[in-house]
Amino acid sequence: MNVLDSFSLKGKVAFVTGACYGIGFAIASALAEAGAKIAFNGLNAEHVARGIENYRKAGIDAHGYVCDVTDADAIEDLVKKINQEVGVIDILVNNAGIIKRIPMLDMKPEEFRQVIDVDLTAPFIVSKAVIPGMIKKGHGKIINICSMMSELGRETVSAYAAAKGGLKMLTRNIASEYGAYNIQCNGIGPGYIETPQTAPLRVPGNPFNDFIISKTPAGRWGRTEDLTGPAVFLASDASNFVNGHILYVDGGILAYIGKQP
Ligand code: NAP
Ligand code: GCO
Repeated sequence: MNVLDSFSLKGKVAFVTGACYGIGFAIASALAEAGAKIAFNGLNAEHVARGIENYRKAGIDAHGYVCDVTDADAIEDLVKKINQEVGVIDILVNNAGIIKRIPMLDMKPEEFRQVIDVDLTAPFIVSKAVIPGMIKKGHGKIINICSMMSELGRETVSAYAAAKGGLKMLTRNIASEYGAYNIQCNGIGPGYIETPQTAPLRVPGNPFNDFIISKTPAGRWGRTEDLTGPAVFLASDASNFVNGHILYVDGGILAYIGKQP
């Protein structure tokens, strides 16, 4: 087989959570370009409808669903619906996520729990719903969208860092528990990417914007398209012996002490 054929996703079904826009939309679009059929979800019906339209404009017939990833019963029902309407899921990207930037001493326990629920418990819930179908098929790919905060902390993101650190270890545990079923579970750890989630950090004049650029050897914020090749790789046969790995796509942030002021 030509090595490039191993990157093809022809005949595969991919479910990308929270892919109305942002990183999820870019990853789902790339998986479609590589041949996969796409299912995605979001919380907000209007965002899902707009997402379907935007996929259509890109020539992608994506199946969009309104579903809260933290609702285990709803996710079980959604996975059954996707299996019937699109096909049994071969590729799962746990992308849906939130962040609350609040100093820990000011953060309410319910706010902390909400971030953990979406960013860590939900990938457990969705993976649990999808893995049985992958076992039956004899193969599967799970990609968890981790973060720089899977490795580093910073002020105001205690809940998010705890969740993303946990997601790194959930990734490794799924890899350990289900590798024998030819299921590979890996993570992508994006650096600082230009999406709605980071828009508040990129407001002109915000010192954090310059700080991130000084901490990134690439000297720029990441773009969602920087994540698409790594996602296709981890979703394809090209990565069949890669398991439990977090692939950081960060322009070199984790390797770099930072530019001298
Ligand atoms: P975003 O622009 O804020 O998009 C988040 C997506 O998640 C939206 O589609 C949203 O749907 C969906 N979502 C949120 N809560 C949900 C729930 N309970 N159920 C279903 N869908 C839900 O985020 P992003 O920047 O693209 O980030 C995507 C992922 O990458 C997240 O896991 C984030 O932590 C991670 N990440 C981002 C960066 C970055 O710099 N941007 C870096 C590293 C990691 P609705 O619009 O319907 O609410
Ligand atoms: C923040 C940012 C980061 C990014 C990303 C970095 O407030 O520090 O939102 O958390 O979203 O996770 O990898």
